[in-house]
Amino acid sequence: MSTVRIIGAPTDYGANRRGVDMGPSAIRYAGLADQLTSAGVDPVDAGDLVVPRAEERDPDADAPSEWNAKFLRETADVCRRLAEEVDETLAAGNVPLALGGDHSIAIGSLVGSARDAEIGAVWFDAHADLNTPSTTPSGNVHGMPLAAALGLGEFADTEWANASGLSPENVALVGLRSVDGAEADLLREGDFAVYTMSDIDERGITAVTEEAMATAAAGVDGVHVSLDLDWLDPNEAPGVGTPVRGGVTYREAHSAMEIVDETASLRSMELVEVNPTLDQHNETAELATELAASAFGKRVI
Ligand code: 4U7
Ligand code: MN
Ligand code: MN
Ligand code: MN
Repeated sequence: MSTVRIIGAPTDYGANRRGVDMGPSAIRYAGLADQLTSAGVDPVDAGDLVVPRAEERDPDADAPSEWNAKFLRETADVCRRLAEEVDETLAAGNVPLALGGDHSIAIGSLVGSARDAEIGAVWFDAHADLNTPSTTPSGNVHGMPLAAALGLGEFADTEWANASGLSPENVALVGLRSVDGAEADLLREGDFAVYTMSDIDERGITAVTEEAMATAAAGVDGVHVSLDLDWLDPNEAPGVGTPVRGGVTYREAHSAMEIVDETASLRSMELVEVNPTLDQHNETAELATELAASAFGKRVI
């Protein structure tokens, strides 16, 4: 039985201070450990990283003055510690499951997962998260983690953000429907496997997810799965800070996670962007626990 080690990263630095830092609690209360047990894995909870409250911090401290990236120093600090936890979890032969927090924590997951390995990544998200400090329309780092981990733009010289064992040809983005101008230019260059909602409409979620997982897993040691809950339609997942209409349905999401399990290449995973202050009766957190269970092998019979 494989052991899944749960690591909470209760940040809200990357997402305009809206309450996403309560995500790890909400996901635990929604029954994550029981869901994982019912999937046939052994959950171990490592607790939460200690994350100073954003109100005590200056969002602009320490970032190079020309960088538009809020709470960069705090984000770097959390991501360094998360990377360490993820790396140690893998070294002990276990599977890390990080709980956000906003999506900036993915920088830590990816860096840790890629420290001693070549990895791929599948990004289930409405957004591409490929902005850099010079292209971001918001300055919010939750819109930049994939760019950061790939060392794009200003992140090229940022040691804490660079996941050296990850390269664009092993990155697949699934479910895109809100992409900024500079991100679209990057995606059109063709280095990434890109699946918009239109591709899912045309080809179906199973074919798309199978191809995404296969591309990410080709020639590497394993795949990091990043699940931003705004990937789902806001009708299914209202508790997110940046909802975009026209997302995947409940069934499509489960189907995709079942394929993640069947691909048998899952190395590390994260559940991010659950915001309990915007949720209805914790249903988005509950959904996150269910989807994690599917990704770790839970089936009806
Ligand atoms: B999430 C945005 F401009 N692209 O960069 C940005 F639309 O982690 C949104 O996927 C980013 O939820 C959303 O601020 C980040 C915006
Ligand atoms: Mn998103
Ligand atoms: Mn995201
Ligand atoms: Mn978001």
